[in-house]
Amino acid sequence: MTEKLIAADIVTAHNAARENNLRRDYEHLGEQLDRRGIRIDAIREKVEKFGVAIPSWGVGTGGTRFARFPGEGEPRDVFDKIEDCSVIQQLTRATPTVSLHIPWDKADPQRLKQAASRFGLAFDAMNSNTFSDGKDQKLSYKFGSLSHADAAVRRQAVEHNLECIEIGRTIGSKALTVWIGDGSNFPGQVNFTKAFERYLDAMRDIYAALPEDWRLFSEHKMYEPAFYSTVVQDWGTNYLIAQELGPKAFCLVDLGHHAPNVNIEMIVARLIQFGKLGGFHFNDSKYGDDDLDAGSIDPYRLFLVFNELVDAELSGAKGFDPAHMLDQSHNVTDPIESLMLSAVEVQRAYAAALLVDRKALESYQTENDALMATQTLKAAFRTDVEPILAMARLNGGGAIDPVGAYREAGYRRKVAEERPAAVSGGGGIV
Ligand code: LRH
Ligand code: MN
Ligand code: MN
Repeated sequence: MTEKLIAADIVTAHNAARENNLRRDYEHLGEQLDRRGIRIDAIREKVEKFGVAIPSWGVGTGGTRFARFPGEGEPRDVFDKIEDCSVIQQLTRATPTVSLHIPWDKADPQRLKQAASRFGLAFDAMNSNTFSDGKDQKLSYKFGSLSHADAAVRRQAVEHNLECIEIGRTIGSKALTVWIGDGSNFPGQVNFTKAFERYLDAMRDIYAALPEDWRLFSEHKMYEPAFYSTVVQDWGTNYLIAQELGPKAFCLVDLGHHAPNVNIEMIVARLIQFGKLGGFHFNDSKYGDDDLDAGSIDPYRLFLVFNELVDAELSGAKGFDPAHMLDQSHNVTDPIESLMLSAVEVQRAYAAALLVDRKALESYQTENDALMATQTLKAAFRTDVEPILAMARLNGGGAIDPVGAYREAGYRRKVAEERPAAVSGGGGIV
């Protein structure tokens, strides 16, 4: 039996008050979809199987480089973070895994494993951190890590990644995500070619240490903390990395890591076509790496990304198996609430993309009927799939309205009493 931190009777009463209306809404939507030749239960079953990982660093209150305003009852350590993640999974049934960041989440791996299995959670990709200096670290990453001019710093950064693999191996993770802050703030500060060559060499050492059934995800980002150039700046460079390293290396797309207005869904399509899409860090943004809640600014873009993913899923694209993770910073909301709604937003985009009439779309494309082609996407996007998502939650033992149930349960109030105000480690400004 997996443990639940929100009392079962609270969830039961919450659902009982809403179940009748939900069933009527579900039936009505089912009728509408039927007319479009879509079986609602088939969509719901796919949604029930869909999961997105919670970033451990997302459950603490974030901040900016100007300030951080701590929230009540923030997790004090990785074990509190796992408890918060379990609440998100209990109520949404959409987040069965947690993604750890080392050294922020460093702890005895056996204890980590036990803590997660207590709630029936598993671990997603491990994340290394060579973008800030750890407590007892010998050499600084101020001027880079895997691409640093000094071989000793590069070695230290490689060793850290090997340690992440080792921890991950014990706790059942199957992937390592590497994002580096390396780059430059001034033209001339760094030799682009030499820095990239040093990075590739260091990544080759990490790649060589990957267990047989693991994948290596490299994550690109065009700026920040380096503001003139970054070593892994865009998907092109990322693709080169994955290509150079070998078949276990893939590109990770963080939605916030591109220039404004970049066509991310098209990047996704390209990476799928060439077998190098590793996974996602979902979030939303208006200006840069804002790390806002998924779907909160441009839900249509999220849908268009999922339109590509569903297209690949249905056409059986070779080697297609992307990892889904959230990567957000919650500065003004309760992180648990934001993460619950974000997971649901990602599911919503998936469910809506499953409704696209792909046969019709293809014929409009062949006939060059731009208007009807785009309307075909819009028809799916405009469909309110909430009853499907809510029914999937209800079937899985979650809450019809996760935020409502969470507030009724008073979880934040309760942990605020147990967890004295603390400056949480990591996740502040990224
Ligand atoms: C960098 C990033 C990367 C880090 C995380 C904390 O901006 O997206 O994924 O690991 O934030
Ligand atoms: Mn990220
Ligand atoms: Mn980021």
